[in-house]
Amino acid sequence: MWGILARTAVKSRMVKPCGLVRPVLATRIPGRYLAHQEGLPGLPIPPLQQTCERYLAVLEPIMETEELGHTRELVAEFQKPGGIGEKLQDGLKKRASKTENWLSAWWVQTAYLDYRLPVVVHSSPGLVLPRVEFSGWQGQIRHAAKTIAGVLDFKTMIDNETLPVEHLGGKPLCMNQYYQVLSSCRIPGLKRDSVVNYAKGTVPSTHITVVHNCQFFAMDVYNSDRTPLTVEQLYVQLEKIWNSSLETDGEPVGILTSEHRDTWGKAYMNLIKDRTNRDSVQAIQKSIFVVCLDAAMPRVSDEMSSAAAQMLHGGGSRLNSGNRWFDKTLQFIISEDGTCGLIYEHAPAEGPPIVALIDHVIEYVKKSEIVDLPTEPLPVPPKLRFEITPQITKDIEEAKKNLNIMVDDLDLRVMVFDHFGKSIPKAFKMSPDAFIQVGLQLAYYRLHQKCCSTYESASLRAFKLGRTDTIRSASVDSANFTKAFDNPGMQNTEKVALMENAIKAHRSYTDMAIRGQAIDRHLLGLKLQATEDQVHLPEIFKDRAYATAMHYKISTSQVPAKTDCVMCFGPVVPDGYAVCYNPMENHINFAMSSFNGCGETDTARMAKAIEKALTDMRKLLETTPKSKL
Ligand code: COA
Ligand code: HC5
Repeated sequence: MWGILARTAVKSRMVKPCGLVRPVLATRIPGRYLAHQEGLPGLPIPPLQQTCERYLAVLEPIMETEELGHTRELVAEFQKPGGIGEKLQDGLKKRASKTENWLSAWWVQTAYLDYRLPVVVHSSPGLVLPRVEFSGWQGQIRHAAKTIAGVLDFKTMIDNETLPVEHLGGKPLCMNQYYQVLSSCRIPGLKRDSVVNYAKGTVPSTHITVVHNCQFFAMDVYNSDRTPLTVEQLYVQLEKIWNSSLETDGEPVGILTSEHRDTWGKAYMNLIKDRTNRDSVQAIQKSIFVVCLDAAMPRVSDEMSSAAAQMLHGGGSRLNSGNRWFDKTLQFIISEDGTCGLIYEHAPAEGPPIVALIDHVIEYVKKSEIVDLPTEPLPVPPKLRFEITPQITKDIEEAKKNLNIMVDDLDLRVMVFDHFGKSIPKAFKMSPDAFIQVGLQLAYYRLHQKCCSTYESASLRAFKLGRTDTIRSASVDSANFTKAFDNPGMQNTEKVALMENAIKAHRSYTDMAIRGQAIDRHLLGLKLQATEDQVHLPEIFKDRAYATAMHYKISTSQVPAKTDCVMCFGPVVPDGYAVCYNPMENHINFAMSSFNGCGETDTARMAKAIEKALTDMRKLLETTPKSKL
C-alpha cells in the first residue's frame, strides 16, 4: 500500500507549483499513516548481560585500566542473578508491554523537556542553505513567499498521508516525527517544559508567524476555500508586513525564548498574565511555522561560519537573535543578503525529517515562478502586540545579556572538506560514515593524546515511535588505530589493517544500534526505572566510569541531505566539541563548535586536524599496495 502512496507523492510534486491545480487543506483522517505505523515493530529491550558486557567494552578506551577493576565489580554485582539489574529489567519489560515504545516518552523528557539549559546553542540545531542571489527586499520576500509555498506543499503530503515511507538498512521507518514538526511549539515550565501540537485537532492551524524587525505577525496562508495561498498572494501579504515593520519598535520579546528554561518559565508566567500578551504568544504557538525575515549580518571573510551562527543563535541581541521565537519547532530564516536556512527546536523530531522537508522546499522553489496575476484582496495580517511592563523589560534586558555571553562563547566554524566525499571510502569498500568517525578519533587523538567518550546519533526509527540511540565511536579498535597511526616504527600494511578493523568495528556498532541493541538508552532506561520504582540508584550509575562515559567530549551527527547544506549544533559539555556533517559524493560539509571559555578546545585546530586526518587516511590507503593488504 505504501508503494502506491509513494507514487502518489511523486505525482503531487510534479504539479506546477504556482499552477491552478491546488491541493486543499485536509482535516486529517487517520488511515494510511496508521496502517503503516501499526506494522512497525516495537523497540526491543536488549538482554541485561549483553548491555553489561558491552558497557565494560566501551569503557576500555576511555578509562585507565586500574580504574576499570572497580567498575567490573560494580557491574558484576548489578547483573548477578536475582540482583537489582534483573529487577529493573523486569520493570522495563512491564513498561514495554504497556506502552507503544518503552523509551520515547522518557527520552523526550530527559533529553529535552527536563533539560534546563537554553535551547539556543545547547539543543536546537541550525541548518544553512546554499546562498540565494536576491535583489533588494522585494527579492527577499519573493524568496520567502516561494519558501512558504514549498513548505505548504510538503504539508499537503503530510495532511494527505502521501509522504513516501523512508528506509534505513532496508527497513521501513517510523513516520511519526513528520506529524510533530508543523503547528507545534515548546512551552516553558518552571521545572519542566512541554510541547503542544495544533496539527492534531479538528480545527487545524491555518496561519504562520512572520517576524521582521523583532515584530511578530500572524499571516493566514489558506484561502477561505481551504486552498493554500499562491506564491503571488503570499508575496502581497509579506509586502504588507514588511511595510508596517520598517523600523524596530518596542522590545524584542522573542529574545526571552533564548533564556535558561527555568528563567524563561518564570518570565513566561509573568508575560502571559496580560491578555494581549497571552493571545499573541498563543498565536505564535499555534502557527504552522515561523518565517524570520532577517537583517543582513555584518560582512566577514568566513561567510559560511557567519551564516551558521545566524541560524544557530542569530548573532546576538544587536543582530538577529530578537527576530526569533526559539520555542517554535520550525523557523525558516531568510536574510536580506541572501543567506537562508532554519533553526528547529529539537524535542519533537530528529534532523532527517526536517532535511526531507528542506530537500522538498528547495526543489519546489527552483521550479516556482511568480506570475503576476490579479488576486482577491486579502486582509492585512495582524501584528501580534505585546504590553511591556517594567518587569518584562527587565527580563528582556537580562535575556539579551545572557544570550550575548553565550554567542561570544561559541566558537563555531564551517569547513567544506573538498578533498573527497563518500565516493573515496566506498571505492575502498569502506563505510563512509565509519571512515569519517575514525577520522574524528584520529584528529582528537592527535590534539589531545588520548581518546574520549564520543557520541554519534543512530536512528531508532525502524521501531514504532523510535528516536535515537548512541553509537560510541571510541572503541578498542579505533584506539589501536589512532595510537598506531603516527608511529614511524610501524609498517603501513599494519596501519591499514588497524584502520580496517576500526572502520569495521564502527560499522558493526552502527548496525547494532539501529537494531535497538546499543547500550546507552538501555542503561538510561534501567536508571529511570530505578527512580520509577523508588529504589536506591544502583552503584554503577554513581561510578566515575559512568560519568566519564556520559561526558561526551565529541558529540557528532551525520545528517545526509540531497541539498548541499551545512548543519550545526553546540557542544554538549563545556570542554567538548560538536561535529555535524553532511557527506556528499565528492565533498563533506562539516560544522564544528566548541566553547571559547574552555582552554582545552579550539575549533579551528580541530577543523585542521579533521582535514589532515581524513586526507592522511586516504593517502595511507592509496600508497599501500593492494597486494600487501
Ligand atoms: N563499501 C561500499 N559502500 C558502502 C560500504 C562499504 N563497505 N558501507 C556503506 N556503503 C555505502 C552505503 O551503501 C551508502 O550508500 P548510498 O550513498 O548510496 O546511500 C553509503 O555508503 C553511506 O553508508 P554509511 O556511510 O555506512 O552510513 P549510513 O548511511 O548507513 O548511515 C548512520 C549511518 C549512523 C548515519 C545511520 O545509520 C543513521 O542512524 N542515520 C540517522 C542519524 C540521525 O538520526 N541523525 C540526526 C539526529 S538529529
Ligand atoms: C539538522 C541536523 C540536526 C542534527 C541534530 C542531532 O544530531 O541531534 C542529536 C539527537 C540525538 O538524539 O542524537 C543530538 N546531538 C546534537 C547532541 C548529537
